[in-house]
Amino acid sequence: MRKALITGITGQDGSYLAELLLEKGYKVYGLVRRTSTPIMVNIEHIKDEIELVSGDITDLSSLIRIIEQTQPDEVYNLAAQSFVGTSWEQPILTGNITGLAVTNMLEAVRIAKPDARFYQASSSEMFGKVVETPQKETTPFYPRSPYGVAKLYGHWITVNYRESFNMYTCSGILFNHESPRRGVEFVTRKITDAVARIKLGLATELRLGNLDAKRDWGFAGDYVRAMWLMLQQDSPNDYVISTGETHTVQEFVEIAFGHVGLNWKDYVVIDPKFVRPAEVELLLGDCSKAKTELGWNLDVSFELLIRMMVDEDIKINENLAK
Ligand code: NDP
Ligand code: GDR
Repeated sequence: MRKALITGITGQDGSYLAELLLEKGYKVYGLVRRTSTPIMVNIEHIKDEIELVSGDITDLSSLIRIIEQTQPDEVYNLAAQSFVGTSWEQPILTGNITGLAVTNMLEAVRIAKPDARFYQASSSEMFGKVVETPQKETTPFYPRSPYGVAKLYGHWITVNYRESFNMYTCSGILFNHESPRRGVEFVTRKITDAVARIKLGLATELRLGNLDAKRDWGFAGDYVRAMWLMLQQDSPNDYVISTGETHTVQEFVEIAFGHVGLNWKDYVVIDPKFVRPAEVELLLGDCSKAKTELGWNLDVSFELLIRMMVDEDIKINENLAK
């Protein structure tokens, strides 16, 4: 039985990846950090099928112990301070978790299971300011947030361990991907949650920042398949994963409100509090390398994703209101 260790298992991607690996017959270990009130909502339904191990990616000693004990064949490093907005408020913490701790993960693998295959969750935020579109593996990076800068460190240290120690390490440069399990501070879920609450009479407005930003949004369930595929190749490499379509925040808003028969203009208020100190104006990915080399493809379209998220938020809010 193949064994995999996932960091960030309580997050959006960690939960979908755990489901995928369970389906494929893996023994799945999930690293969780100690919190006073654990939030396991995303993995509640699979908690009896996975084994949770206690550690923190900023604590090298815990990682060495866990990798020594579990001896994983594959390690997926999804843990991060992943919210771009917070990275300006907590830039050093973001640098430590999202950047430097990737070296902890790589060191722990090098010391305790050097033949394990390693996946690093890199991000389209590393492209930042538009230098070239569509963005692909060879596009120069120009991050625009402390988060983007930290991810760039994680990206290059992953490349460096591959080249220095001949380890099987991959970076997936994933563009935005969403789902009903997305954290509520991210714009997509913030919108679909608000649409549901407005429709149910539980809220009256939605406050947003920049509606003109353009993102290449896909479905998280499709994207975790790409992570797994990257670790099944003859040799390790880095891949862009995206839909190849870009949409403004406003288009997302229009479709989400339209899906429940409401006009967004009656509810959306622009609030400067949500405008960022530096913005990534346009993300549009070219994933032809992943399509050709990994045989990866998507199933869920932009509109279907939005409808799925709104419908799920209506169910969640109906249950909360009961
Ligand atoms: P989430 O924010 O949903 O999940 C982040 C996970 O990291 C949580 O499980 C969190 O645990 C864990 N974590 C945070 N800090 C630590 C720590 N110090 N030690 C151990 N675990 C920690 O992120 P997503 O699932 O959306 O994203 C997964 C990864 O992919 C992240 O690295 C993100 O930056 C990256 N990424 C995401 C994209 C997206 O569009 N979703 C696009 C490109 C990259 P806890 O529950 O305790 O907070
Ligand atoms: P992003 O996602 O920064 O792209 O990072 P987010 O959903 O936070 O923002 C997307 C765009 O929407 C604009 N926006 C708002 N954003 C939020 N959160 N709240 C608002 O009220 C609001 N109004 C407008 C933002 O300015 C931005 O342009 C996500 C994260 O998952 C990262 O971890 C990941 O690496 C990248 O995607 C790819």
